Amino acid sequence: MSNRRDFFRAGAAFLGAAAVSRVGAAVLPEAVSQSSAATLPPGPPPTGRPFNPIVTLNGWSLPWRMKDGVKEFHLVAEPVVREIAPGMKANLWGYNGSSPGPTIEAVEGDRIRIFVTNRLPEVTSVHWHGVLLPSGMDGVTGLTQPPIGVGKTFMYEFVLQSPGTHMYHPHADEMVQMAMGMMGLLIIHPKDPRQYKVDRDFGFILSAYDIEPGSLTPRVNTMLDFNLWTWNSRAFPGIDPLVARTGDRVRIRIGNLTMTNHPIHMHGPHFEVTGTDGGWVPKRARWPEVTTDVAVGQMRAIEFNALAGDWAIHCHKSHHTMNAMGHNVPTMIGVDHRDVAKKIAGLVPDYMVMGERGMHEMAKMEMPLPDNTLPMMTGTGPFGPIGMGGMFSAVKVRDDAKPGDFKDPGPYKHPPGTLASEYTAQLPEPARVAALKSDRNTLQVRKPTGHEGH
Ligand SMILES: [Cu+2]
Repeated sequence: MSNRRDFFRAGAAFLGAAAVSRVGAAVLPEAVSQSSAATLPPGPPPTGRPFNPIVTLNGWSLPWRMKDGVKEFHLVAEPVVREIAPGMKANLWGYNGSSPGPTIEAVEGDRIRIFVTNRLPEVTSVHWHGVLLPSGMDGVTGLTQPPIGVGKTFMYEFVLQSPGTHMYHPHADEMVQMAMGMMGLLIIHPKDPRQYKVDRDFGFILSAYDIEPGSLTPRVNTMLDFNLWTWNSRAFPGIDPLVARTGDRVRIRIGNLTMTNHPIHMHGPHFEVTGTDGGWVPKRARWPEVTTDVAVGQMRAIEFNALAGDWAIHCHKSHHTMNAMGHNVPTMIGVDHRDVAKKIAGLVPDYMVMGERGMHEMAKMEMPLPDNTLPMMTGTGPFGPIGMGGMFSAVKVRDDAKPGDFKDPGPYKHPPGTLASEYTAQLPEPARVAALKSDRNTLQVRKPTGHEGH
């Protein structure tokens, strides 16, 4: 674990927040900062009640200090630069150097105090989504508190009443602030660490951005037509694999702060939905699933017993496993447009059209792209291009994964006789394929394109 401590930033926050002496600085816990997009699994808790920490995918957990029996955290709301995937960075807003902000982990029964310093150019607040707390700590600007002014620090304090999976996000100019990436996980662990215990516990938040190819800052008033679908503000192949050992009990906690639902589908083992942001589901009420829809503003915890292999996990809306530039491309399947494409390419050097045989070819192409964007489909596996982007990763389960090791183990070695392969023996051409070929030139249908009027 290598949390880089940005003392300069912390110092600046102290000065701005309190504008005081050394005595004043000691009032606030250190505001630890982390701008790397690496997955940084936390170690066992150094102080306070014991718990089994979660692994924030491409993220980290916020350190705390104990003061007179209270667990104190310091969040700094501020502009950050986030690498969405190698080759693309975005100007986002987040907390303590990253978007999403660091995961806050505490234990049922803990009294927590969270200092929130506002380094944004406008007011903010923090709402603790799904946490049982006094109304005045709920973080709704205007309704339960005045806004946190620019350069000001607020203090939230409450006792954690029940274990669960939660989020934090602003309730101030929230369309803008969430479109800019302000969010984080808040995990309340059970008082008894044996309760709800699993071997691997992962968490991430679904978020979406609309960043014009070649630019850096999201358009904040987009309602539905986002072009980057992310987990913890990362798009595949920037999303780390979820690594486990064969037989491990694995939990994945997923929160949705986008503007649409995401049916999250996992290949391989069946899972159960074991928790929501309202708490844990009683064992008798769980049912087997392979896809769970995570609606807007919801959280789902799923659990399964890990089976060896490389198992895709992704949003099942196919546009959500694509990156930027996937929109408004006319369907050209079956249309021979090679001559036209050549002519246009002479006029517009970066011109690109869908292939007449579909779009898989694009996954292999090294196409010229504007600066700072991602190809629609990318990522390479042991068998070639994966042809996926956006909300896609893999659960990688190995017999020899060591406890606490989350490093990418590389491609799975399939046991003999368990791998799909090409059939190479002599094969006469089926009669109906020949018939289809002779029909081909008689079809001249051109479908109308575009549905912008809807
Ligand atoms: Cu989706």
